[in-house]
Amino acid sequence: MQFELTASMMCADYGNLEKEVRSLEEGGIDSFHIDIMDGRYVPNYAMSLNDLRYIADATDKPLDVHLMIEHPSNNINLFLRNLRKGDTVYIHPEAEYHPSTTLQEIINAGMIPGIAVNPGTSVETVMEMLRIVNKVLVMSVNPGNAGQMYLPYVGKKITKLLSMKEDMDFEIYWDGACSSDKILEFAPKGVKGFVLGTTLLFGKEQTYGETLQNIRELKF
Ligand code: S6P
Ligand code: MG
Repeated sequence: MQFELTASMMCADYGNLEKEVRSLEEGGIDSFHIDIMDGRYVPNYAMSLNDLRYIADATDKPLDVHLMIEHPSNNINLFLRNLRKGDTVYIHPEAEYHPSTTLQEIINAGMIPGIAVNPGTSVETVMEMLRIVNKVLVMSVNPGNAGQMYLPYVGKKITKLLSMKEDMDFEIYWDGACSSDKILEFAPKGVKGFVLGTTLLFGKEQTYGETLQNIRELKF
């Protein structure tokens, strides 16, 4: 079964970031997920521009930039100019007055546009943006922190998005509390990729390579 695995770098060991990037690459990670926070849109700070720059310099793999900041259009160029064509930028539509304008800026810069959909945000309120973006990052926890519990009511929203993705031409990605059983359930249904954090990848006895191989070898 084909699906993408992305490492949530806010969960990595910051004292050894270069080694972390290398171990994840050698272990077979597909991309790096960078959670940018401003302490306003979400009650946390996690990563910022310099972390993004550092990881961009340390790898040739795609970056997956998840902007949890208010009004990203105010300084989106700071992020875009540090990315490569083909990297993904997710915004939260409710953090922006004119999200479609911001998404167009991401497209014009050559990046892949995405929206992140909070647990409390309905598909209906982001409907028009589904036609603009290539990727929809479904938050299965509230944004702001790693290590939270999966919110089961999000499953119904994923089912709804799966029924729309062909017609509206987007792919669905999972972010938050991702475990093997979620991959086993949702990859066959058509969820294209999974962000891996403390639940499955970081802070374990196994190496990243062993964990990633175990996920790839899951029996569907
Ligand atoms: C949450 C953030 C996520 C987390 C990820 C961590 O605000 O967008 O990307 O870093 O969910 O994974 P876990 O398994 O610790 O929930
Ligand atoms: Mg994220």
